[in-house]
Amino acid sequence: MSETTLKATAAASGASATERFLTDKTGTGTPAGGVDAERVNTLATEVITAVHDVIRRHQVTYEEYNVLKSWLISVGQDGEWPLFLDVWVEHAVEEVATAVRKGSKGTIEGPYYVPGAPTLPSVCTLPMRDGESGTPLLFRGQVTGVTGEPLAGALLEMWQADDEGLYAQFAPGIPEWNLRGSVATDDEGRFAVTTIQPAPYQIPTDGSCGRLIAAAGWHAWRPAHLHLKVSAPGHEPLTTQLYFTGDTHIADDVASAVKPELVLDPRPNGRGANEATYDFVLDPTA
Ligand code: MBD
Ligand code: FE
Repeated sequence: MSETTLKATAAASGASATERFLTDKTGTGTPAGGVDAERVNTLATEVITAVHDVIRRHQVTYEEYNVLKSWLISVGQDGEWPLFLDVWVEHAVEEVATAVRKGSKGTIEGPYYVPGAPTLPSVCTLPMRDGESGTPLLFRGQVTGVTGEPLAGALLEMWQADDEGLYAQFAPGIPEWNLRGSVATDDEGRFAVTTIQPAPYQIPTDGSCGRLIAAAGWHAWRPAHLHLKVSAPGHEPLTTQLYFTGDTHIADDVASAVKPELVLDPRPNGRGANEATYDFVLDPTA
């Protein structure tokens, strides 16, 4: 891919992710939007104090302070706050939010979920372009409750990057719902979805997050992943991601979102596709 295409992609992704978040989640995430003043006081004071501690402990200079200040400004200008927060902060929030669950492990949502993907039957193919590149993947399984009861009519919302690591609606030139769908399970809670196995994913390297990564000598890779939200009436919705065994970045995901329970082991099925099975267990509504 050319340098120009990458640049266009990073900018478009940041702007779209910011707009998406403000459309879907304003009110839950804005300062003091429904959050009690005492709680805001406690959390804001502790975060600010933690920053002061770092400055004193490391004798931070004015030069470093100004580099940080201009970097923080550029994160906003690039529209990369959703990316920054979901890569480096969300995993801790997810851990706290799901600590008492008995059902399937989940992980972070990330910046690229879009509600309202086309509804598909339990046996289906995700919307894709003619000749969509990537190894075909048949992903099948069952959704149950914690006592093993099948959840008929559960909804499996799936979204994923294409073989170039690009997400529809966040990178230009991809059909609106490409590799996105809302799959309804059958009478036994089962599903069988044909898609493509996504490629390892590099977060945009040409924006503010990429500049932080380069400046710190980190890397920008996430292992290849499928994103899912699984929901059923009377149950806690599960937000998760599934990875692929043997992926080099399983052990060092830039977003710290891999858990051992979330790794698929797809096998060639003799019909030109890889096949992987995964069962989801949903907790009852708290
Ligand atoms: C992604 O595709 C993603 O899943 C996360 C968590 C962050 C950036 C891009
Ligand atoms: Fe992703």
